[in-house]
Amino acid sequence: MRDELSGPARVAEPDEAISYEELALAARNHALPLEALRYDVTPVGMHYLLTHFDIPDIDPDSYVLTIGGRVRRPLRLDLAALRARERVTHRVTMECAGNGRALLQPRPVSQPWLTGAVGTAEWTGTPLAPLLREAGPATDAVDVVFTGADHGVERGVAQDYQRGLPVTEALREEMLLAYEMNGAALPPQHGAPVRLVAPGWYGMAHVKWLREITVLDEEFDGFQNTVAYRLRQDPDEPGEPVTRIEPRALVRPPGYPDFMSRARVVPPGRCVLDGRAWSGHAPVSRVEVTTDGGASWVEATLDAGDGPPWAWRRWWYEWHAPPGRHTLSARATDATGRTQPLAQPWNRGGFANNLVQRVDVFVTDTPAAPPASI
Ligand SMILES: Nc1nc2c(c(=O)[nH]1)N[C@H]1C(S)=C(S)[C@@H](COP(=O)(O)O)O[C@H]1N2
Ligand SMILES: [Mo]
Repeated sequence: MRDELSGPARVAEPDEAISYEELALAARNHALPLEALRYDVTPVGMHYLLTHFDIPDIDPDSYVLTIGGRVRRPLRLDLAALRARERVTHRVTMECAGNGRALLQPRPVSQPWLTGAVGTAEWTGTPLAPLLREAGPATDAVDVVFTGADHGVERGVAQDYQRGLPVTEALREEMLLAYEMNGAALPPQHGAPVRLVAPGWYGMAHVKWLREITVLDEEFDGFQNTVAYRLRQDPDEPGEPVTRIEPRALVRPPGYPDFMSRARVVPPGRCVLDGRAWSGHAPVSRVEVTTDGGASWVEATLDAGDGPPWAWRRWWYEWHAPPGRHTLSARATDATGRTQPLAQPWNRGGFANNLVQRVDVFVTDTPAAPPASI
């Protein structure tokens, strides 16, 4: 295996174009088409998708989930046993920690997301905490490791996809072993037959194709916790772990697009701008909008705050669009006061880049006249 495949994650040269390898990843792992921000719940095929290795082939009839490690009573559960337990549904907005990576300068070389690595689904399954309590974690339990059935090599390290969570997080009541998505059986690409849903956490924690849950009396030192998913400036530093979703708002692109540039064409006059805003730390409490590239910000209206706590909120703002070129953005702030930066939050992995999105629009002189070129 070449050295560059086993070394630290690479950062592209300042003028280095996207490679075929990144293109191949981008085609396997698709984004939410931004017009799908119109839906409260994202239709399954429009939800973003991210899979490190291959989608494994699991026979639901012989599927068994084990719960073991530092527990008093190890458990083995087949699908029927999981389905017979308490059944709950949570509406959860999930976002990949790498969302926004390809917009960073310099660009960390990995799945090259723009802004669409997000989606909201209704996940149905059984809560994890009662099962963990039944197994009885030892009093010295530290981390709970979730192992998927998928296997591959990442930077020279052969591995099953595994992620650890602190035991206090794993025991939170909203953690779910999900077997349905939007009211239908979990599809293969989203983790069939059972996945973890960890509301509030970036996507990497929501382990798909879950086959084993292991309680440890020490911190988990697996690749996806200690090598990948760390916020680092230098390759040698240990870095901080990537955990919960930073606040972000997206604009549902108005008008209609130019095929190549995706720039928007909008007729002049009244234009309701809208989109979604979310945070994994606390509910979003405020969304501001700019229609002049950030020179001035105005308050958007947020929908009623009584929706599900882990799902995005819709926001809207009535714009009177003057002819010409404009850059639109929205900026979310959550109840903890966290907000979105106006300068890129750069790190070597390209994680948690919640820099405000920029949407370029061309407002025509008359409702009927598209531009010759934009
Ligand atoms: N077993 C397994 N689980 C996984 C992954 C994976 O590659 N293997 N990818 C993770 C990452 S990085 C993300 S962002 C989410 C994506 O979930 P989705 O494809 O259902 O949107 O799954 C997570 N769970
Ligand atoms: Mo991800």
